[in-house]
Amino acid sequence: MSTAIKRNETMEQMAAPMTLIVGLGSTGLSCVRFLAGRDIRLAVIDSRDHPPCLQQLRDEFPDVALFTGAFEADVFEAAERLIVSPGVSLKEPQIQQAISRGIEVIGDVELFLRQVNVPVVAITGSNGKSTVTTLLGEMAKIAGLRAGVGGNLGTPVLELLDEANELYILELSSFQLETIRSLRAKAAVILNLSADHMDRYDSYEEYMQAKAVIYRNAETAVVNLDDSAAMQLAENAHSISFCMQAPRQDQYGICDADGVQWLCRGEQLLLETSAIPASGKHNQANALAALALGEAVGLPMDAMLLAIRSFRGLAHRTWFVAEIDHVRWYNDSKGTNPGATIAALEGVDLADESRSILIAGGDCKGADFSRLAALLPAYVRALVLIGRDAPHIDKAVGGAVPVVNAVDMNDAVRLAAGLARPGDRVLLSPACASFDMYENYMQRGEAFMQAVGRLG
Ligand code: UMA
Ligand code: ADP
Repeated sequence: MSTAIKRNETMEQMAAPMTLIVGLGSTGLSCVRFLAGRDIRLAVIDSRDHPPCLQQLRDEFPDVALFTGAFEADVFEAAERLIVSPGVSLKEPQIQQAISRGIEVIGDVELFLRQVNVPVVAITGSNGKSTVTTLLGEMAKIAGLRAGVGGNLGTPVLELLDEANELYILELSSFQLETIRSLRAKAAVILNLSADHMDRYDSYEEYMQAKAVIYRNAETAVVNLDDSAAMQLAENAHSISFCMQAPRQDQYGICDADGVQWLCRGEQLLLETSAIPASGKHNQANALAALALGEAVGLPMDAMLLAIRSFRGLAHRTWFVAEIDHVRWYNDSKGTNPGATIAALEGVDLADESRSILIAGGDCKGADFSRLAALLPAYVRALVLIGRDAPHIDKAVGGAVPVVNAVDMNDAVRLAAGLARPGDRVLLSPACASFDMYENYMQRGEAFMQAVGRLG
């Protein structure tokens, strides 16, 4: 494949040992920015012909060697250290060879952790990471703490570095956790576990083990008692738990007091669940997780509750769009795996005869749809399928509910409007990534909302 490679430096010039940054997306660029000027010989490689941050690298660092179009073995062989972006699998043969050569193979979060000496909160899970990370960030802000909030959420961790920060709140994906060595979180959580990214992992067990790293050496493990698989990964001496039932002392949970549901800590009633603006039961779980994390880092309760009261949730996550002809429309475009779609379906109570029309489909990342398929008859009047893996999902559903195929989002919205009855809700929660049809889940959600807008 050497014909595909474009270089601005010859291998002879590359003879000195260097740090190779693998991947030139937002992470790769942040690593170059961080390492440049530190008397380290740097090079960047990306298997894509036109990686997203190509122009920025050329503009800001014209002297940094760049290799694009393929992962060439000789470039990797010249490296004394690899900084691997989360989008690149450690199973790439050249990376495996580097590991067997014994050179250091880490990611941007590891570089970050080596710089930081204030508390770090680390948040992972299959679903709810961005919501909990953002909510905890709001809690810290209201409490008057200066916190750097980011990671998988969007801003690469190295770009959060600021001496004024008193705390870091990081969303960490399983990919990022694979390249971390020195994490000693003040508080860490695995919010929940359900299969995702099965196109990158050989087994569910492997995916879980990647997530498990977050609890290693954590001062406090925040533990979801409703998720036995996630719970078992925490072996920490100190933990704070949450669950969706009445909790024991020192745990967070949901209590019923005279028919009214409350977030509570032990027997202490904290906030009526009806005062949580973010919709769905899963957002109650997210609030409880954030409270437990906040307690672990010493945030005052009143600040935390104020944050929950004023947090509407993040866009594209079970987000109310409109009510048209007594049908409510929700955008859950960030529901990118079956576990998220199940939560979005289960999370909202509808009247007895009412159901959801579910719009789903896209790039399914090798997901198993059997659990979702089994739940559909209880919640869904009809399934409208979009995207590349629609036939795969249709097969998994096996006629459990009526299925119609749409050619695009406009068609899906039009079909869903025809299928919905008064009192129903239409939910875009694709259970799939968006990359077969859109640049990202945001663009997909916007397309949905525009199509709904045209109906109105
Ligand atoms: N890629 C190549 N060749 C390369 C390098 C990357 O084909 O040489 C592909 C990857 O397979 C991937 C895409 O390019 O499909 C982007 O990968 P990247 O590592 O360049 O991504 P970044 O732009 O650095 O963004 C990453 C995270 N992306 C991934 O993990 C895929 C972002 O999470 C994160 O916000 C950002 O770092 C800052 O920390 C995004 C994501 O989709 C939102 N995460 C997954 C998820 O949430 O499910 C894990
Ligand atoms: P992540 O960052 O892990 O992808 P988000 O907070 O962005 O999580 O939410 C993504 C989707 O996951 C939401 O749109 C919703 O469908 C689902 N979700 C959110 N919170 C939870 C939860 N606690 N349990 C299960 N599913 C959830």
